[in-house]
Amino acid sequence: MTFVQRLGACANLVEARLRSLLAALGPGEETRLGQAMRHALLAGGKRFRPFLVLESAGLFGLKAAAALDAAAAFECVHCYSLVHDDLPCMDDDAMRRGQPTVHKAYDEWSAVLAGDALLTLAFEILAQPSTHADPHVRAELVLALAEASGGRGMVLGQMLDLEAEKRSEPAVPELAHISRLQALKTGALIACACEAGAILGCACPRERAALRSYGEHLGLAFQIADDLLDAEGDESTVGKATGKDQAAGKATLVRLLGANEARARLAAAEREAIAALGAFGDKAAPLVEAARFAVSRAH
Ligand code: GRG
Repeated sequence: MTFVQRLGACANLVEARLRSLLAALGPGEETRLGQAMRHALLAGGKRFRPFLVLESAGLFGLKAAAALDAAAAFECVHCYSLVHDDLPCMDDDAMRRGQPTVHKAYDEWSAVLAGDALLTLAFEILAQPSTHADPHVRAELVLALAEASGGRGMVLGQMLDLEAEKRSEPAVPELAHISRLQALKTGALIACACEAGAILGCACPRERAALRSYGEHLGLAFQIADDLLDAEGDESTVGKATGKDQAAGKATLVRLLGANEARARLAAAEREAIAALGAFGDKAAPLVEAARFAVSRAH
C-alpha cells in the first residue's frame, strides 16, 4: 500500500466514525447546527492529524479501532479551527477543501456556533469510555488536547498571527516571533496528535518525548509547506485561494527569508522529524512517510 492509499484508508475510517459520533452526540442532523457541523467535518480534508494519532498509537501495538475516537476528536478541533479561521473577521476565505466555507454555505453566526460545538464535541468524545478504558488515559488526552488547542497553544498562535497581520504588532516580525506563532498555530495540534498515540499506548516518557519531538518538527515542515503552497501553489489543486499571505502582508518564513531559504528549512525540519523516530526502527515507516508527504504535498 502506498502512503497516499494508507492515508486515504485512514480518512475513510475516521469519516465513518465522525459520522456516527455526530449522529450520536451532535445536536441532530436535521437542525441547522447539525448540518453546519456536518459541512465542516465531512466536506473533504486529508485527515492528517487523525492519521498521526492512529500511526503513533500503532507503534505501541494499538489497532486503528482502539485509537479511532481520539483521532476523531483531533479532527473535530482541527475542523473547528478552520471554520473560525475562514470567517470574515479572521482570514476571510470563501473556499475550503474545494467547497464553500461554512459561513458561505450557511452564515456567520451558524459558522461560529458550529465551530464552538465541534470544539466542545472533541472533549465530549475524549471523555467517553469508548476512547480508552482507563479514565486516567482519557484525562491525560483531555489535558493534552486542551493545552495544545487553547490559549497557550493554537488559539494563542492564531492571536499572534492576526495581531501581526491586522495590527502590525510587532511592526517588523522577526524570525523568532514568526517561528513561535507558527509552532503554536499549526505545530501544537500536530505535535499533540503524535503524542496522543503515546498517551493511548501508555508509552514510557522517552518514547512520548520522541513522538512529541517528531510532531514539532513535522508541524514546522507542515506550516512551511503551507506557506510555500500559498506563495506558489495552484488554487484549484490547493482547494482554497492562494497568494493571500503576500497580499495581506502576513508574517511567514517565505516572506521573511525567501522561498529558497524556506525550502532549506523545510528540508531540515523533515530530516529532524525523521531522526526523532530513530528509536522506533522500521515500525515507524508510515510516520517517516508522513514527514515526506508533509514536505512534498500539493494540497
Ligand atoms: C481559529 C483558533 C483558530 C485557529 C486557526 C488552523 C488555523 C488556526 C489556521 C488555518 C490557517 C492555516 C492555513 C494554517 C496552516 C496549516 C494548516 C492548519 C493547514 C490546513 O490543514 P490541512 O492541510 O487541511 O491538514 P485539511 O483540509 O486537509 O484538513
